[in-house]
Amino acid sequence: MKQDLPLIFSPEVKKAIQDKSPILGLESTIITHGMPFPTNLETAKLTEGIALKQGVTPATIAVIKGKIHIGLTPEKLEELTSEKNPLKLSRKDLGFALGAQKTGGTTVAATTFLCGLAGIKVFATGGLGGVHREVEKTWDVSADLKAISEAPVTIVCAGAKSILDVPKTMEALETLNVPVIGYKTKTLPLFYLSEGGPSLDLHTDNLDQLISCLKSQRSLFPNEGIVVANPIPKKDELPKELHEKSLEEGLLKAKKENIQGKELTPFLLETLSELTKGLSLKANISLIQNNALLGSQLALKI
Ligand code: PSU
Ligand code: MN
Repeated sequence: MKQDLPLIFSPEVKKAIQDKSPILGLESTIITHGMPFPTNLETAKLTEGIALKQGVTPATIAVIKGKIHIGLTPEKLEELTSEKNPLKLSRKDLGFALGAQKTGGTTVAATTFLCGLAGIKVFATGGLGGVHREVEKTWDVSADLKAISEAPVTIVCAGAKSILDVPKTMEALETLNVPVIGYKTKTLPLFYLSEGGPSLDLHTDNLDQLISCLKSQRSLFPNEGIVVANPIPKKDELPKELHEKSLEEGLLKAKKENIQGKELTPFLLETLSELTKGLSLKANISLIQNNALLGSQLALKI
């Protein structure tokens, strides 16, 4: 690891590294840009609690005042959530954030990279970023995809966000050599929905088999990422019609208000939460915890 980097490990994560005990990485854009206060803080704590219950040390990753934090103490978590205008930090933004002493949540792209840097093998998030709709006009393809292909990390997610062009997102992952393995699903889950995306060639219902496949892939390609697609529990998914209707309305609103670039994902998620009267937020809270549980089970074994 580079000596000159401002990396701060929480005492718990430091100890887990020393003891070689399992660690689960967690992203922080979901905290800074994905949920309103105090739901974000409560969800972050609940999610960390799930890892702890499995005997895994959670490491929420963020940049605070120009320092990379691997694992947030309760004080640092409060500091992050009370920041007035936190940045949304993608991988490319990290150097600027460090140099200019900024505070921000790290996206999947940035968190994956930082997990690799810190030697954290498994990371749980909500849903991947990907190829946005109307990409032919905007060229908006999340840096998450390339970053995943370049980090030695297994990412557990509830598929790709349905606000995206999901089939194109799958194609882009294929081009980048990133395997997407469905766990207890044969189609890519759509974040708010447990199924309905493109069919997955790679899938298993068996946890031991999943672990064995992850190990094989890791041996073959020690420096590249793997995606595990873990559907939202059926009981918490959005009703299909409500999902379709509010997504349509949300996408139209984004167009009308000319929302683009890094603002688009947070805008659509917030708008969907309004349009579904909080049901999509409830779904988001459920799926991140579900991913933390599977992520912890994997972290214990790989
Ligand atoms: N979850 C949220 N809001 C977000 C994101 C996740 O509730 O903004 C982030 C994720 O961190 C993901 C990123 O990596 O959106 C993708 O954004 P973009 O399309 O700008 O790369
Ligand atoms: Mn983008």
